[in-house]
Amino acid sequence: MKTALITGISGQDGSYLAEHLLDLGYRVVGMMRRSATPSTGRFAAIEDKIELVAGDLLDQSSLMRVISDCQPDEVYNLAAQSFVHSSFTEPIHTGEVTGLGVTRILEALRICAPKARFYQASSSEMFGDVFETPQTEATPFHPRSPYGVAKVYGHWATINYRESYDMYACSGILFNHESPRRGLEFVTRKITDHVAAIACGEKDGIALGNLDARRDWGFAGDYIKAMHLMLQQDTPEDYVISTNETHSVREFCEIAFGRVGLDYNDFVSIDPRFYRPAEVELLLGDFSKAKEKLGWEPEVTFAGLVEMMVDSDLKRRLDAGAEIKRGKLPESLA
Ligand code: NAP
Ligand code: G4F
Repeated sequence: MKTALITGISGQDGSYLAEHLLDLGYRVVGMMRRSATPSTGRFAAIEDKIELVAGDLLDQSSLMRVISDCQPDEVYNLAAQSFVHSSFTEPIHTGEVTGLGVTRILEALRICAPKARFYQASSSEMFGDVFETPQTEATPFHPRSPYGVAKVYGHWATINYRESYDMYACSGILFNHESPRRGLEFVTRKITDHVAAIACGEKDGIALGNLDARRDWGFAGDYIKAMHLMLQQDTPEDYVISTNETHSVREFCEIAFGRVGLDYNDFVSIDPRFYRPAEVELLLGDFSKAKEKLGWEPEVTFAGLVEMMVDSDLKRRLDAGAEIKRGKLPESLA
């Protein structure tokens, strides 16, 4: 039985990856930092099947202890301060966790378990002010946020450990991926949760920032499969994981409100507080390499993703006793 260590187990991807690895027969160890209110909700359904250990990307000694104790075959470094907007107000913390945290864990691996295979959660945010479209593994980086800058550092730290110490270390350059487990501050989940609240009469509108930003949005449940595949190859390499489609925030709103029979124009307002000091206007990936070498491709479509998220946010409310007050119930929930 192989052992996988997942940092960021309490996050969106951590929970999907843990479920996938359990299905594949892995022993799964999940690392969590100490919190007054531990966030175990996303993996509640599998909590008794995984081992939870305490560790923090800010604390070198905790990483050495965790790795030396569990002796992983594979390490998935998903932990990060991952919200781009917050990285502008907490740039130093973001650099410490999302950037330097990668070197801390690579260093712990080099010393305590150098044969373990390492996956780094790199990001399409590294492309930033894009040099070319679509973006591939060869596209140069031009990050536009402290988060993007930190991810570029982590990406190169991973390559550097691979080249310096012959470690099996690789990065997935993942484009935006969403799900019903997405944090409420990210634009997709913010929209779908508001749509459900508006339909149930709990809210009257939603304030957003840049509606014209375009992203290549996929489903997290598809993307975590690519992470696992990257660690099963003969040689460690970096891969773009995307859908090869780009859509605007406005299109996301259109489909999300349309799902409950509403017109987004009647409910969306613009609030400059949600604009960023520097914006990434367009992301569009090309996953050809992953398709060819890993045999990976996404399954959930853009419309399917939006509808899955709206339905989930609506169902949670209906199960708790709420009723549709505006628009209509999607047929799948009737
Ligand atoms: P997420 O939901 O924000 O999860 C982040 C995880 O990191 C949480 O479990 C969080 O724990 C943990 N964490 C934060 N600071 C930590 C620290 N100092 N020490 C240990 N753990 C810490 O993110 P996600 O969407 O699952 O994304 C997973 C990874 O992929 C992240 O690295 C993200 O930057 C990267 N990525 C995401 C996307 C995307 O579209 N989702 C795209 C490209 C790359 P708490 O619960 O304690 O906060
Ligand atoms: O949902 P977002 O906050 O995601 P963003 O900034 O693209 O970052 C996500 O994807 C990255 C991969 O490219 C990850 F690495 C990162 O960890 C994270 O998961 O914003 C998406 C777009 C932006 O252009 C933003 O300006 O939506 C725009 N937007 C418009 N109104 C808004 C809002 N974003 C948020 N969060 N809230 C708004 O009200």
